[in-house]
Amino acid sequence: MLDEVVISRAITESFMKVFMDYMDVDVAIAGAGPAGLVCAYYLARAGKKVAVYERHLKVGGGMPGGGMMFNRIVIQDEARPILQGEIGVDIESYKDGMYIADSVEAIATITSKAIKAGVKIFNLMSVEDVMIRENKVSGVVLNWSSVGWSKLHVDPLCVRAKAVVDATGHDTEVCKIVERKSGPVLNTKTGGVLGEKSMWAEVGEGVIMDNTKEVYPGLYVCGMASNGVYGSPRMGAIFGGMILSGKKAATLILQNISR
Ligand code: 48H
Repeated sequence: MLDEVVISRAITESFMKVFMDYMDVDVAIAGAGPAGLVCAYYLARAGKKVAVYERHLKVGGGMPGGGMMFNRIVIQDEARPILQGEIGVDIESYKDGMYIADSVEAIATITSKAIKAGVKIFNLMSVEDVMIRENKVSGVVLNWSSVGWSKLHVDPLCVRAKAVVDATGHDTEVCKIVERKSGPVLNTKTGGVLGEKSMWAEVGEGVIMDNTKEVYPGLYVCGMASNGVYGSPRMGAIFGGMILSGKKAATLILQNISR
């Protein structure tokens, strides 16, 4: 017999068990775009307890939309060992060291790999603040995205983390929150978010790895948010940098939190 109340209990109990268990994590990641998910995958694969919070109903950020809704992405040779070799996305050679992939397959496969490695994704939740203790980010403050969208006055809940990642893409939301609430404390030229510059794929992809770093103690930035925070150009629908940046953030966090 398919009892609706049993179905309701199953969903509530199963969700709550995981949500409660993940109130204390190794790494909390804001944003389930390609950079955040690749970062999460490498951390979970190394045995870390990782939660990803995604504002929207669906994961993937800007990846499924490809270039102007043509659902293809370009990646460069350097990202091939990760996207094709490690993650298993089908990729075709195009020209000049560029490769093309189906953007829906790419994000579906990255997401599946991350979940199978142990990452917990909480969609429809937004990071609306951080916890700072002794000048170090020590957790995230969460609310249902629908609370923010409908401007309801509802207080949030908190998750403690050894490291927090701003993988919020163009928005650079977590870094902006830290700047707004703590002043010019980020390790940028001004201490604040410098803001993304106009499209220049070669330069944008060239600097994204340097821009992927610990931007404030306990807070790391990866993906498009890195170029936003450090004042570098956008790059359009080429995604190699997002993937490599996600992996770099994971590597840095693994070095730092196991110290
Ligand atoms: C929870 C949040 C919050 C929040 C935002 O935009 P994304 O895909 O980011 P990346 O860095 O993985 O990839 C960037 C790429 O998609 C892109 O936009 C490129 C390459 N652009 C180049 C160009 O020239 O335009 O994903 C970020 C995710 C999104 O899903 C947001 O919904 C989510 O973060 N998000 N989640 N709490 N406060 N803010």
